[in-house]
Amino acid sequence: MFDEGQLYSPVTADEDGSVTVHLADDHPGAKDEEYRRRRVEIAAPALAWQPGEPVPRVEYTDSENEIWRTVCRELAPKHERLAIRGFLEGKEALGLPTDHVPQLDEVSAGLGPLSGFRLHPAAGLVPLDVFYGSLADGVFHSTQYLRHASQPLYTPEPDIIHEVVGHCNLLANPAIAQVKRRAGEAARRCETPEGLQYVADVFWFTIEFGVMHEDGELRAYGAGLLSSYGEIEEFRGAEIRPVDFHQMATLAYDISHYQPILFACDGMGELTDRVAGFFADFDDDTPARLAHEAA
Ligand code: NLE
Ligand code: FE2
Repeated sequence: MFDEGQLYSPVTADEDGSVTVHLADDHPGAKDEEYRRRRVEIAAPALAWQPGEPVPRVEYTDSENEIWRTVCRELAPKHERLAIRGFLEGKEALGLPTDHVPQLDEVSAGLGPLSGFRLHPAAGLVPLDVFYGSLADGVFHSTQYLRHASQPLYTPEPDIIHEVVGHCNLLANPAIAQVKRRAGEAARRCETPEGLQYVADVFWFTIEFGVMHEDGELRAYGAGLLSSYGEIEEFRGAEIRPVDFHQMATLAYDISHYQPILFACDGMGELTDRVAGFFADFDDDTPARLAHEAA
């Protein structure tokens, strides 16, 4: 169980339209005035955006492109060594730039023919029902700002590197994109906040932080591992459990550190059949049924 809201710096707008991005005191950019100003500059158009309008473009600065380059350069050999094949195939097919931050529309143009997914801009946290539900329509909400330059190797807060390098390379794989659509359909069927939270928790331990036994090795498929060149080196040291949906939804944990407990699929089939099947069958009664079975 976790609160996704804690991952994001809240974005608010006053009645006069002025936008504020609230960075926590321990955020690495908290005392960096230029970073704070930039976060507002990027968040404001995303907050004002309406579906049907062109996705706001961001003119990324040299230092932002440098963060992107650093993370891509550090991740490349780690992906080869530690990511599942399905991710590497998606990454190859999508062919994201490694020398500059791409625009969301460019990423959508690449994803469309591969899996039908497209990106909508997110200023910060998108309400859970909207974020998960829209996956059913092939829409993924993506932030546009970058992590603070002082800590490129890991951020608890999703940034465009996490969304695009982590999620979009996965979404470029049609079989994995299908799992996300099933999660979206499950979210749409939920009528209770508890049901929706359950979907979010299983999503967290699969699509965000899932690992997989593949060819006798433990590899990562979770976007949160695949976008952090710090955490990707550590997941093999975590406590690895077999897939258990009830445990995923009831485990309490800290979202601001490397995850100490992870769940491993036994090959791609367990992700595309069992996890996708869980989402396909999910309704508001599922949590009670699984709790009963676990008791
Ligand atoms: N820890 C990830 C990263 O540094 O890219 C982001 C995780 C967002 C849930
Ligand atoms: Fe994510």
